[in-house]
Amino acid sequence: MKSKKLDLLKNYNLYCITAENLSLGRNNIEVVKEMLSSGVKIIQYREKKKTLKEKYKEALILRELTLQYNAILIVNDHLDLAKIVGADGVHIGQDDYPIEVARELLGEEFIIGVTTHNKEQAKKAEKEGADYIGLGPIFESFTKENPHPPIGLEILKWATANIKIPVVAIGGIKENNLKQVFENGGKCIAMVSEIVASADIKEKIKNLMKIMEVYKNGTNNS
Ligand code: 3NM
Repeated sequence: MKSKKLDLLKNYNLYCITAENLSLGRNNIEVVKEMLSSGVKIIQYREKKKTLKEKYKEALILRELTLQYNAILIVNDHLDLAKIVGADGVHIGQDDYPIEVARELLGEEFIIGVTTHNKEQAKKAEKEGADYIGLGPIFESFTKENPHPPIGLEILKWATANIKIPVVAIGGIKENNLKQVFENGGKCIAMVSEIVASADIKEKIKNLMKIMEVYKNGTNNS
């Protein structure tokens, strides 16, 4: 059910995104296995360089794996690929098809996430029927080509108080600034390089989850 899946995005969770070029020689499948076996419940398949055929093969395997672990799979950019492999959702950018077109194609049960960089885009995505927004880059990030300048924590605070759909914080988020993100309203946190470029992915996720647990349980008295 979609609402159950959206609960994952509403609550304290790690939202892990693939980036094979940063994965220290490991492939996307190996990396996602590490993520899933560490307890991650939200995986986004993001791959800019491979052919569609390669992406299709990889996404099919990731669909199997995420189902085995009871995790959701979101496909970046490609509405068709998301639909073909039976993903739970798709994540689209500001320059992709309009949300209503994606909705028409994918149906009500599909999760549609939209990248946003400012208040106007966030409000517009909500109004147009997105299921969640990605908001960022909160800090400087070197992962995306042609990155948007950092938007900072204030807008995250604003969005988590004013936008009713889940807000996924993204961009430059690391173990050492994660607390700041939680302290400014962040709950569902997307990360790329901090996890995929970590030599020990399991250990990294364990450490990140430990920080998250403090906020999740509302026992942060520091
Ligand atoms: N989207 P890292 S920033 C995929 O601002 C993506 O919308 C962004 O990578 C946005 O965690 C980004 O390594 C890359 O900084 C985030």
